[in-house]
Amino acid sequence: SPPAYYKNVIVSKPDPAVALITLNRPNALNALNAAHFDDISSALREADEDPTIGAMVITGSDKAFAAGADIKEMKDKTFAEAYMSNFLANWEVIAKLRKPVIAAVSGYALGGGLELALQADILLAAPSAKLGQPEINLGVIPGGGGTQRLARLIGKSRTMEMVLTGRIIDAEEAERWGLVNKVVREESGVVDAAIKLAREVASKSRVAVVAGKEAVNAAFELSLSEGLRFERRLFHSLFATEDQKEGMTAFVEKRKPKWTHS
Ligand code: CO8
Repeated sequence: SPPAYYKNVIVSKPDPAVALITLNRPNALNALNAAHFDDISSALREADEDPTIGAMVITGSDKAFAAGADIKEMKDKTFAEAYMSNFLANWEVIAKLRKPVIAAVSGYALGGGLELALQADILLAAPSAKLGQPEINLGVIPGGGGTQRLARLIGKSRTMEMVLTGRIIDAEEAERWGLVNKVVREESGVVDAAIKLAREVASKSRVAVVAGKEAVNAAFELSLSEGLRFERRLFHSLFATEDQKEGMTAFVEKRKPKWTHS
């Protein structure tokens, strides 16, 4: 059962090493207001710092992953209010987490909802998923990374179409465009598939997983030569871990490795 201090998210442990964070503001299709967002970021940060957790899954409801930032809350905001309260300051929380996050997207992932999902490391979609950046219809543009992350992920032309028309794409199109890893069509559903994937990631050496995530993310920030050097240095540094010794010894001894995450 969720800790009493989270009003808008449900935190559970479907596996001893996996935290499942479920957005839970059903009356507003999980629209992200400040309180909701504080809960999401605290729950994620708590899981990231929990040494028993190896990976996180973030999901919404069948109808909506999240229908965007809360328009009712934003509508009358002035620049000074937004600026002085540092509106959505912890927005980049997922991107800053060190352990992997898998987003399981059913229903609407719109605006800030899609931008939240885009911060995850792996995206899985249900056939019901509907993804879009409809901000243009509100007289604004994406503000949570949509223009940048989509352009890197699906290219300029498709991103322009999404951002400039607000067209909502379905799961199939998202899969074809490489916006999601895959559409989960199995009866057991997208959340189950995400938990399975998270469990697999959590079963590896945590030190190596964190290094792998850090290295892949460097590809979005660094030049190729800097990125390659960063990767090689991280690779070198893993020879200082017990898990490297264990992993390679276990291979040679034809047995399964026993990670100590050290
Ligand atoms: N904000 C506030 N309330 C919302 C939102 C939202 N984004 N989306 C839905 N709701 C509310 C509705 O107002 C409604 O509440 P009520 O019953 O009190 O009127 C309830 O949720 C159910 O919604 P609908 O009745 O509209 O449900 P439908 O099934 O008819 O339609 C849609 C579903 C198509 C998803 C429709 O709700 C919709 O278009 N929602 C808005 C989508 C949108 O424009 N999202 C983008 C928002 S802007 C944004 O996200 C900017 C992000 C910037 C991030 C910045 C970070 C720094």
